[in-house]
Amino acid sequence: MARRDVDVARMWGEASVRREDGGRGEWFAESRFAMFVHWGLYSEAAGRWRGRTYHGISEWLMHVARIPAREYGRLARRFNPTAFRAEEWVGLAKDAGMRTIVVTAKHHDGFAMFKSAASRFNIVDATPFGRDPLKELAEACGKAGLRLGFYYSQFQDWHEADAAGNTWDFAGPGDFERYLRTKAMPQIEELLTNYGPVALIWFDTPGSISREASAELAAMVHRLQPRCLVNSRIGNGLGDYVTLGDQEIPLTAPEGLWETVDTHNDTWGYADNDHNWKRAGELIGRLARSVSLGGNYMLNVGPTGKGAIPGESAAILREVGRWLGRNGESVYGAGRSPVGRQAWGCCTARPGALYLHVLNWPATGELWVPDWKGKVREARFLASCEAVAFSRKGGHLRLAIPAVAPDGPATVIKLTVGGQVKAAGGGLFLHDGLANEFAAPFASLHGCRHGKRSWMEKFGDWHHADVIVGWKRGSSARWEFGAVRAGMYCLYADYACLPEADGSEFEVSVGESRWRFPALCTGRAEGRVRIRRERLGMVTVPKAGRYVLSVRGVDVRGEGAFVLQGLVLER
Ligand code: FHN
Repeated sequence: MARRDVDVARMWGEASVRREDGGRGEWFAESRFAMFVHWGLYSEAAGRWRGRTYHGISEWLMHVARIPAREYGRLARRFNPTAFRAEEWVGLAKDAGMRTIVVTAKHHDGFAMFKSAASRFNIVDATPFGRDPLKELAEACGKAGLRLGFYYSQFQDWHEADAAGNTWDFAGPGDFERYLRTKAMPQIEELLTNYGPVALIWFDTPGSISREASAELAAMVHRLQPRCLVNSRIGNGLGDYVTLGDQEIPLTAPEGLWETVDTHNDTWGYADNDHNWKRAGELIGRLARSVSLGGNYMLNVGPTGKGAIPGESAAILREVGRWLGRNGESVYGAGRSPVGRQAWGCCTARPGALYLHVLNWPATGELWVPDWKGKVREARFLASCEAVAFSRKGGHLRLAIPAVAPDGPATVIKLTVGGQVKAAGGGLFLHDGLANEFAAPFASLHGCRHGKRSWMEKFGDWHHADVIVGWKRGSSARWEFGAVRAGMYCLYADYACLPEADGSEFEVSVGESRWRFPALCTGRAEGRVRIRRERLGMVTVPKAGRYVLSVRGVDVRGEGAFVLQGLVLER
């Protein structure tokens, strides 16, 4: 084993995979919405150890609190999840409109949530509970027609001297091969032989696992269950589909099959202290944005140590499910849209139809789809089937909408179209009454480059941004956009500026407006880029037409110390 600790930069493995084979992924592309469950001994500890609260992801408690394996293992003696009812979890997933459940069979703490002959550190042999919840879950999923997949931490196992991750109990490199052969492989084999059809094995944090080990694991999964998918976090580009970074809702999408995984609050495992639930509207927005780029959305719930999914989380999920009951046609079996993201939301598509997900409802009485090239047969609110009047103006499509959204938390308008929908360029457009984002991936650059930054806010609470990097004097980024009327807009910049670049000077321009602004330090913290939004001033768009918004480096200090995520025009 090259290193015992896990290199954060290599947490998630490759962002591309070999091409999926044998039709194994057909169901995956249709299913769109899944439930992820992080449940283990850490749920019992709930983010607290020896009277102290550890903020961030609770399933890493053993790691962040440096708890000796022997002491952590004692949690098993009191782990008795008597409130666990497999049918209730499955019922909630169904109510929420989720079609697959992926549950932690073994997380990094090394504790198996199923009966295992390979290690007694498992829920049946080591706890007073003595039941196998994965067996119960497999039966309940089978009855309800949901797919079941298992999360398995193949590289990190903090309970084992020979695996990766535990640097506080075990010194020096262990014998990874031994761990692989005596625990990881036998346990994965148990999961694939004792629980009926397994939809996927969800590997995680491949770190520096060798290509041979990844290949052997993938081959074993496919030999035991030829229809079972393997995600890209198996490492070395050997998955059947791509899992993006944690909580990453992308602006541009990878080719082929992909998913993103998200937390409901700011942790995966249960934490007493975390009530930061994403509202139903936010979840729907994240689901719709994933589907609009052809991806799947897997949302996590963290049951308590007693085995119950927190009530607030369940109630919000049910609200999402009710919305999907009315609007599911725009999600399941729908996919990538040719119309790019707009300030009001995003689009999903299927042959003959385009679905406008209006996540931010404009109170202006109109909704614009810019650069419209297709033919519209009819427009209707998907939930109520009520017709929406539409017309064309200046090459754009205009829909007449009420001042208040008819179907909160996100109204969908279905456009029935003739032939293929074609949208020109990036479709950047100034929507009245909304925040119009001019994001890094859609800029033309001169003397600077596209890049990406990922950082944690609380521990393990990952955030991601596409950014523009490599700024120097004379570098510039420009966005061309359309506007259908005159107006004054407030301009903001989203950027990160380290102390070395503090006071760097940039020039912005749009139409006749042009002025300079200083970049202000947004702080420095380990592993954090701290992107912040700064208000730069007001700009006037004098009349309908096409404009260019640009930003140019005038005096840029501190090489690499300034990154720009984008500009925002809001009115
Ligand atoms: O370290 C894990 C983390 O605990 C959690 O399981 C997430 C889910 O994607 N995966 C790893 C970090 O990316």
